Amino acid sequence: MTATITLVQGDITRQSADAIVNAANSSLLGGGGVDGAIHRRGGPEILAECRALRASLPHSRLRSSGGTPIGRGLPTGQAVATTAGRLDARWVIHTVGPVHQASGGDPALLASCYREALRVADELGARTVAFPAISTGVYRWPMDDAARIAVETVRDTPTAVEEVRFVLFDDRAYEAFVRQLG
Ligand code: AR6
Repeated sequence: MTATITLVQGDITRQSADAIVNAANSSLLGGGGVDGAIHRRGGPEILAECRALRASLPHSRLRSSGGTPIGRGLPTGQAVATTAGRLDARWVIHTVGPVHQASGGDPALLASCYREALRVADELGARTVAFPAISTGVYRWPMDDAARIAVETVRDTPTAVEEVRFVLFDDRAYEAFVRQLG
């Protein structure tokens, strides 16, 4: 089975779903964009679980975008789940999208975010999962290409998740996803 794809324009933190996906960074300690919004509205329980999860991850050679080693962290393209705190969901699934550089970005890593988040959702037994457009903000992935990768990957990933809802923050993102669903 594959999931039915639906599109909504709005703020993902206002959604009701079994799981809400966060476009996090490797530190799992929060940030701006959708990550900041999820932690703000979801409350401190999410960060507490992220800290605990992070402590259980192996040390890596990961560096922040500024080049500072971040020590323990979630590698790009992987996903982990925590409580959803005060959000109207049971879980937040945190995944780390790839940064799009002037030289490009690795589309396999962006596809991996969607696949791994769905794998974690299946482990949890989630049936409805809300996704933001991963990597299209601070990480600068071009919107049309990100929408294509998101939609193709969800269409190609076998899952017991019944609904994948893309929650697009603005007109530009919403229209890019509409074009992909065509
Ligand atoms: N609901 C839905 N979508 C949103 C929301 C929201 N409340 N807020 C922003 N977006 P970004 P990234 C859209 O930057 O590019 C963070 O600092 C936004 O318009 O949140 O993967 C993390 O900690 C854009 O289309 O995530 C990382 O350091 C999309 O969500 C880094 O940013 C993703 O934008 C991750 O960058």
